[in-house]
Amino acid sequence: MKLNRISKLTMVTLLLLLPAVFAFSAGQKEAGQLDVVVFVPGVSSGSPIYEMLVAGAKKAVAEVPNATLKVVEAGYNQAEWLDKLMAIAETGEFELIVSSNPSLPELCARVAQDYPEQKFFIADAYLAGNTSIHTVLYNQKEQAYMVGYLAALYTQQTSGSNIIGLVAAQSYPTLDRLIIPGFEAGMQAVDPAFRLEYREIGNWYDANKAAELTASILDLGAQVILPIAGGAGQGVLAAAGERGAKVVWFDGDGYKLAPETVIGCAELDQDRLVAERVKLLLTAPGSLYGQADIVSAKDGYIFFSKDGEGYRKLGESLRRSFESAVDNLAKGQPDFTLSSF
Ligand code: RBF
Repeated sequence: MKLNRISKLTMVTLLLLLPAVFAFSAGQKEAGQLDVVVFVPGVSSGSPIYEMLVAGAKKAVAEVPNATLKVVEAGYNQAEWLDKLMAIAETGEFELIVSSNPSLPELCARVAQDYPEQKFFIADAYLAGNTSIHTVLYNQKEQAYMVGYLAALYTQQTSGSNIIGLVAAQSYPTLDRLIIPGFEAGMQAVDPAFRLEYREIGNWYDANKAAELTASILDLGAQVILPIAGGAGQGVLAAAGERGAKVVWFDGDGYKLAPETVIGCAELDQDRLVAERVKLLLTAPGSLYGQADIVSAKDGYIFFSKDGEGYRKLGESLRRSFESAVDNLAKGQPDFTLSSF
């Protein structure tokens, strides 16, 4: 008797599942369904820019009827990213692939050649004229200028050193052409004598190596370091913290990570940007593909967060000088306007 009941249950379950199985194998989906996949080129945890990418896409999907979301973490091996993107496009399952970082447009353009129906939105990247792809680049020169300016004011106040450090994961065009020049411009707006000590880790995860490189810069007398290193940035925080040195942070809120060490955070409103663009692309398809936008401090997509213990401790006169520099930047002084990249 018991067996009978179980086999009946199994039959019913199978019958109920059958249409779904057929629909899946035929690559069909409900009419009007919009499936979005977030392709994280790395690992979300520890990289604010990726955490905000996922959060923004989630928000957009929650606001669009019939939209679904899947998140794929592609991991740190960049050599695998193209194949992983190809495999996603090959399923034909997703109306939109959403990602973030400057190396993605080139890979997505290759995928689009083989899968012309596949659409892409890439934040923190620039590619104009590909009708499968919409990109938005942050004017990173501005983000870097803010923390360069703050790092120099702090160094000036606390030591006779003219050295400020930057520990980067790897070299890439946005870093070389926007972040480093913007950081130096900020430092040198305070005093032209400031100079940069630059070190490269070689990947986005090795916190031990990042700590070693940080120590090698602090040995030269530097007081402040900027990490552009994703998860490896933890090593910069640890090494600076151990020696009473300070860190200026990029992309997201770093104050909580090391309240004694982080003195300022320049941030990107990546979650808002991704939510807005993904929603637009889902509800008004076709409107933005082919377009490459650049957003800036003037639009509020790049800003400085004053909301941290480390910043409040800096003293009022330093904060006043700094905030007037940030206000001027948003008004276009210095003018870092970018019309293409
Ligand atoms: N930024 C991160 O925070 N975490 C990462 O894992 C990460 N991986 C990247 C991989 C490549 C190939 C490139 C070109 C950039 C990467 N970035 C990463 C940097 C990111 O795009 C951005 O420039 C910085 O976060 C500064 O806003």
